[in-house]
Parts: sequence; structure tokens; C-alpha cells
Amino acid sequence: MEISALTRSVVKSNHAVIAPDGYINSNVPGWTGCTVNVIINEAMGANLCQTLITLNKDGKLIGSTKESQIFFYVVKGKTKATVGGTKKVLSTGQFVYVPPKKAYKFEDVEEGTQILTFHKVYEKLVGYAVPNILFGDAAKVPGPSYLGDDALRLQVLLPDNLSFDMAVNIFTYDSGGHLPMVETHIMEHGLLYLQGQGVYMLDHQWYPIKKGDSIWMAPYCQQWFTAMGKEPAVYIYYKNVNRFPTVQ
Ligand code: UGY
Ligand code: MN
Repeated sequence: MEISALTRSVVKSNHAVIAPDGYINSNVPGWTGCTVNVIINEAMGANLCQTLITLNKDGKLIGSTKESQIFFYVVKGKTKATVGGTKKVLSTGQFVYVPPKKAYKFEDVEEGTQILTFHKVYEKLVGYAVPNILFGDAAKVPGPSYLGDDALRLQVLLPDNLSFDMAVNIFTYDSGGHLPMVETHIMEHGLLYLQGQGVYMLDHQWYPIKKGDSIWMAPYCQQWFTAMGKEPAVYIYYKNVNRFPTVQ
């Protein structure tokens, strides 16, 4: 038996790696018949929330967004989603973006369905409308090469316009593919590995990472990644965008 004091998870002031072995479930009012792991949120110093929900056959997520917008992404399985009067069946790789002050319901789920959520308090921009509800399918989103490197492909799941203050992207790295630079930026990330493995550098510390792991990167947490192994590494990530933070 492996000693239970071992884990790859770390929680630091400007980044965290959360492996599934340390999950402790939370109860979220309105989310029933499921386990909920709150992986990133303001209690750790973040400005976003990331959860991973695993639903039983009778599981339901019923609620309304308030000041926050929520991006729901089906990691695996199938569910019926009703948002703002529109009903759709969502399966692996499909998603719905729910803006602030909208009701949502997920029901009729396949046993074991997993849903990833990213939540952010919406910051309105004068002259721009609050975004509408948006259903989508990652399989239909193009993945052009990133900065001219064919080993890296970036899919942008939400529209790239100033109404949105968050982005959700899927980054695919062929084995050996790596970020072209050590990124040093104000934007924050929450991230879930969907496939494969590799090594992440966070604030000049090196972490082996694989499918199922999550990462939080605070603003200015320096970051670099290289994919390893025999299959491409794929992660879905959140980023705050399009708002200038300096007090005027
Ligand atoms: O969009 C990004 O900042 C992205 N390249 N960061 C990352 O993958 N760590
Ligand atoms: Mn980045």
C-alpha cells in the first residue's frame, strides 16, 4: 500500500497544483446527487473559482448566477442543460456560458458525468453589452497553430470581443511541444488537464503534471510547459481578459 502522506499537490501564495488524490467534497446549495470539488477560489487568494462536479444518475445542478458568470464544460458524460429557456443535451467537449443573473438547470445525466466550471465576477464595460448565453462544442472550434509552432494548437472557446472579461481556451501540445517563452503576465489562470502529461514550471519550480490535475496561476506567476509521453497533452484553461485594472 502506498503511504498516504505522499502527494504531488502543492498550494503556494502564487500558484497551486491540485491532484485528485487530495479532494474533499463540498456541498453547494442546489447542486444535488453529485460530488463537488472546489479546486480554486478566493480562499486561496484567487480571483476566480474552478470546480469539478461528478454526478450520479439522479444528479442535478439547479441555480442562478448572481454577480458571477459561469462557464460549464462537460469533461465526460452527458446531461440535459436548460439555460434561459433553451434546452440542449451536452456531451463530452460541449459547453455553455451563463452570464450574470440567469437561471440554469442540468439534469437527466449519465452516471459519472463530470462537469468543469469556471466562475468570475463580471466587470461591465461602458458601451458594451453583457454577453448572451452561449452554447458550444469544442470539437467544432478551429485549433490553429500557436505563434507559428505546429506542435502547439490553441482553441478559443468564447468570442474574442470586449463584452467578455474572461476567456476559456483549450491548448494542445504534441509530445515535446513547449511554450515558446516563460510567460510573465498580469492575467490569472485556472486550468484542468484533459489528456496526457508533461512538466510545468511555475514560479521557477518544476512539477510533473498529468490528466486530472488542476493548476492555479496567480497574476505574474511565471509559467512554462513542455509536453512529454506518447500522446498530446491537452489542457483547458481560464484567463481574465479585456479589462484594464489600474485605478483611474
Ligand atoms: O494564454 C496564455 O496566457 C497561455 N499561453 N498560458 C499558459 O498556457 N500557461
Ligand atoms: Mn499564460
